Amino acid sequence: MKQTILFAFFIICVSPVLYAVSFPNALAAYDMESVNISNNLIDVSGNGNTSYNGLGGGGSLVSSNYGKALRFDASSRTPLAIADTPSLRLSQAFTIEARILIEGACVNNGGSRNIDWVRVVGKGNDAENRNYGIWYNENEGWLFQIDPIGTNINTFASVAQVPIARNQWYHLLGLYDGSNLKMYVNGIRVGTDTAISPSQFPLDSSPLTIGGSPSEHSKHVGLIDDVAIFGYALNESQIQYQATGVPEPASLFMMLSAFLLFLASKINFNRTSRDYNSKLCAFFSHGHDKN
Ligand SMILES: [Ca+2]
Ligand SMILES: [Ca+2]
Repeated sequence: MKQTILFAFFIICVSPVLYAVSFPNALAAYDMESVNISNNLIDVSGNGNTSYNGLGGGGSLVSSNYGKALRFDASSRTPLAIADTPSLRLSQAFTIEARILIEGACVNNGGSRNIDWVRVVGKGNDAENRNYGIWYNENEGWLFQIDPIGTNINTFASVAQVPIARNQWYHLLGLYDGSNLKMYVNGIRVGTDTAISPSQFPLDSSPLTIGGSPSEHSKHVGLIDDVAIFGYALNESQIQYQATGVPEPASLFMMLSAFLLFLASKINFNRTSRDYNSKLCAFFSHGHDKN
């Protein structure tokens, strides 16, 4: 019984770090695992930035590679929305991230483009003033954008004309370190640009949205997971962890502790046997009999 309990403890400790990442000191974070009683998406950062329109148009939570993910079908152009709050208006160093899997062509905005830009996560809903956003266009590539105050002033980090595959997970991360914008795809930096002064960042009362902007361009069709907003620039090792889920030292220590407990349980279990010594030796010598 004791061995079973300790083995269960080992599994419980190890399981989360095999597929889930944490969001240290995030301003808002969404692992897409659960909704509240009003069917609004829960903010796992603890800051209470739940959605206010459920899961958006055509949105549902489905099982996928990272636990559950938010899936948008092609029935609606309404993204998931989170109410504006001062903490989500970013004008100093910050990081935004999301995982996406594209299942089909984005929902067109009634215009002439069959494939249009989609804002995966971001804030600001004006053609010339947008606080921040991670975008993609299947024909044109990835984009991390701040669109500063003023017409024809547009700052971004992007990579153009790269293949974007459907039915494949991508981790997207945009970072402003106080002077530069940087974009990472699957933990690899793909674009850099010099940013403007934070005083030029457009800070308005538009909602934070996931899956598209409220009215600009188009909307994602497919899966989104692990969306987070940080009020600081993640360092390189933190970026790798967010992208790959490879545990940081604290998590590794937890895994090692759990494994040692499991190991101890096996030794304790075997001590009740008459051939304790031979079993112990066999365990550590990978089956060689020391008698
Ligand atoms: Ca998830
Ligand atoms: Ca502008």
